[in-house]
Amino acid sequence: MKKVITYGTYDLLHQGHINLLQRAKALGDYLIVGVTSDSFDKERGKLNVHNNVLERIEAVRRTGYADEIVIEDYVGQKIDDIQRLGVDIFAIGSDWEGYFDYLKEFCQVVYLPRTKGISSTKLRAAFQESIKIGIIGTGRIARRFVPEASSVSGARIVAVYNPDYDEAVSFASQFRLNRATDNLLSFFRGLDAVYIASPHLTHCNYIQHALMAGKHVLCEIPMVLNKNEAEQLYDLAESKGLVLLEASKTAHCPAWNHLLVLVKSGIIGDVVDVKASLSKLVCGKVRELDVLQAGGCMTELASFPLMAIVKLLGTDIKDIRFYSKLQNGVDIFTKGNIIYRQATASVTLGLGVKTEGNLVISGTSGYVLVPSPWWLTNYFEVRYEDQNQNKKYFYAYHGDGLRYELQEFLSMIFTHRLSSYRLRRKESVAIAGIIELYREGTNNTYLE
Ligand code: C2G
Repeated sequence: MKKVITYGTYDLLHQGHINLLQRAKALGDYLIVGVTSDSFDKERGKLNVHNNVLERIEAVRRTGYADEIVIEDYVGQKIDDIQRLGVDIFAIGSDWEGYFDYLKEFCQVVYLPRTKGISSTKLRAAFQESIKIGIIGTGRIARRFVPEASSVSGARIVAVYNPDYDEAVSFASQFRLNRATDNLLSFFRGLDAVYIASPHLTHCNYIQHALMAGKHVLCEIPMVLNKNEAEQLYDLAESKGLVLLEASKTAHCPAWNHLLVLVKSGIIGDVVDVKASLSKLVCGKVRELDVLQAGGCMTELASFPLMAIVKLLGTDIKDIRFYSKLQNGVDIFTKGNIIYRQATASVTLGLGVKTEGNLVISGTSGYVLVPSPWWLTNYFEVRYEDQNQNKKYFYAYHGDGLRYELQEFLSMIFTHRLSSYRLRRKESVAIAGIIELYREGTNNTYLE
């Protein structure tokens, strides 16, 4: 008996897949089809798959060509499957021509003609309504956002706003956007959502205008610098049935989310301390060091560490003290000690002081170390007293990582979900509250 194996995602199963399965089956007597697991697709950068693994397996089963279906869950599994299942022929569409030649060591490799003019990507685009997004601000993050958005299906960036018209025009021409404007009212016309990537002090006003204009909002960190403003903006969004999401990119990346569920399920016992550090040396006349633009460590750098702390320990904080070194009125170094009933946490931040940017979560039976740069989480270690129990975890982190937050933002819009478990309103408000407390200065000590 000649055994053939082929693999795929088989999302929104279409005629191209069916033709491929038919051709693969015709190569032998018995066809095994490997269907990718949801997590494997995410790992290899396929973020937009519409059907879940059960639906995709069922669709393949219904074609009637598969004699056996296996789930593909890791890199290298093809070699394992071929050997384990005694496969004679590996078959795949011609779009992969050459890519799987390494399997020739284990069986015959056949690239089958691909059906022209149809693909899951095309079907997803036709199937899913697209969200027209406008960008406010044309700086560094906005520039990263546009290419990232191209990997999220359903996202269409169509306009850019900057109070400086020439800046807006040059951004639009660089990224081939339809519209550039310095007029906020006309900017909102025709948009479904807005991404705000302007300086911190402008966020509140832009969010308010966008929500009043009926647009969903994704706003860069720190969303706002005080608790009341945050509360009011979330109230406004809720009253209008709109999504307002603080764009804390670490909160959305796959490794961070897995770390969180591992810790919450007790792999290091009870969490008793969290230490999060982040430093970025800057100098000269930059916004980060400008007191008039709310520069300083706590406004520039605290959002990721505070997100980690409130996600791990909650928002019921008993006491906070800050220790800062100032330069021209801005904190170039801040250490914040945050005390909970059951645990302690600290943030160490530097714009004029360099330190190791890692995250350590200490528990009663072990600790998690996320090495620098921990906020781009793609790797962490869980360590125990008995080093034989230590474990290292590796994950994908594609591109600049903004695609993950954008994907969650769109999913919230499509499913009418006004709150994201990845960063709840309460958590975002608590972060704004901590930054506000620091800016009030009552709990601060200044180093000489
Ligand atoms: N296919 C085809 N014609 C199309 C579209 C897809 O012949 N118009 C083929 C692909 O070449 C592949 C199979 O259908 O052999 C499944 O395609 P996808 O679902 O897009 O899966 P893919 O991302 O190609 O995964 O481990 C997974 C494999 O690497 C392939």
